[in-house]
Amino acid sequence: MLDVEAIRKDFPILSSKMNGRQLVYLDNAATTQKPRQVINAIEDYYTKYNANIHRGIYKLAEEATAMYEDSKKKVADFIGADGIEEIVYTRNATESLNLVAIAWGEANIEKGDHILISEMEHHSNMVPWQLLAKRKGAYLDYIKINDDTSLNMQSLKEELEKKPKVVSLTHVSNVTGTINDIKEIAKLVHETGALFLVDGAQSVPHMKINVKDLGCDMLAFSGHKMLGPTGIGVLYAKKEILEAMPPFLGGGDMIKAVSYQSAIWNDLPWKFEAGTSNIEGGIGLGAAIDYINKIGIEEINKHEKELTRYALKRISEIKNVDIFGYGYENLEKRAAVISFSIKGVHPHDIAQVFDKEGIAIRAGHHCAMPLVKRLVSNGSVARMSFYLYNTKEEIDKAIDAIIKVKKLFGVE
Ligand code: C6P
Repeated sequence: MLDVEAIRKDFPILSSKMNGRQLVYLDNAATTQKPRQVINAIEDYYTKYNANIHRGIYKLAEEATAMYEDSKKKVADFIGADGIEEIVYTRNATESLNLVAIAWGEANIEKGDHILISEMEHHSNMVPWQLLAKRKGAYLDYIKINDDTSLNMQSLKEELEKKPKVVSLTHVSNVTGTINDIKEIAKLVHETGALFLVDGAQSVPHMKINVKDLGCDMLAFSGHKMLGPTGIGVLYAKKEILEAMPPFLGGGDMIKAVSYQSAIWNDLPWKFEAGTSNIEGGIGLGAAIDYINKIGIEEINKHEKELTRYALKRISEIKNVDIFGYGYENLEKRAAVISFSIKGVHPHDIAQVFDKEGIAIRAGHHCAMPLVKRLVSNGSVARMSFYLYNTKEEIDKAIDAIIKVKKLFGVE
């Protein structure tokens, strides 16, 4: 059991008010709040050892370099990677996915090739592939989803028969919370010889991940969704894939030697990190991982499951409210992201009433337009998403807010 009261004290923002009400933050799938430990780590960097990394031969620069590289070690350990050579820092999950679609895609995709993604992808794992397919004259194929929001395994098998060169799939949907069975899918994908990239933006912060166990070749995620700062993201990739892949951006730090006409690339992972890095971001992410490790990712997952079970059960008892995704009977197949709608009320109106009650939720297409349009004709749903600091009392407030919306809009 998590000591949620103690945890909440680490997050300064959680004791603040929104619209005169105690803040209830239920938009964790968009970004999470930051504990004092992460904020302090960033402050320490700027007040005690701010310097550029990999360049200066003086103590401050060495300290900054060590802290930044140490954060990569923490990331590598957190996801079970072999070492820091396999951890590339980017701005966010979006940039990690683009990095693969651009650097790997330019070198490996040709006219007539197939690229395979699914109907439940976030735009970040859709648009980069659309751009690549257009540039190369390749086909962008989609794995269908079932009405219960799970991935259609028959459709996956059929699409794999087209021998795609790359399959890129989300681990957890940011709309329905559906968890894809990546381990099982990885086996099927690898039988065809395709590269398998996983969008872990909604899974890495919430469940124990071991890339070896999952069997993916690459994994993308964002620091800001796991208590870390914005502007830092991760691309994990097997060493041999990164070695074979051309660089993404050119500039300082990604080279070993440069002449007028050519350059020799730096060692991994620096080959993929051109220019001055987001040093505070790396250090902040390291502190975030320390924080999660101190609490325990499995404990966090258990807590989220309990909150999700409670919320799903309570919402399902309310008339004229629809939940998208699995119900509380199928908790093992879904994460702590609950999209819902109230009959006849636009989700933006729901979010506005919540806002007045001090409750932060998200409403709209959730950057997954094709999926949300498949779920509802107006292409918009309301969504609440939980993390380690949320409580059942906060969910009770959200339920009261749903009832208030219904009353205001005259819904039975
Ligand atoms: N989803 C949400 O509210 P970035 O923006 O790069 O940190 O993460 C992109 C991303 C990629 N994949 C999935 C599954 C995601 O959920 C997200 C971010 C946020 O749902 C912001 S749109």
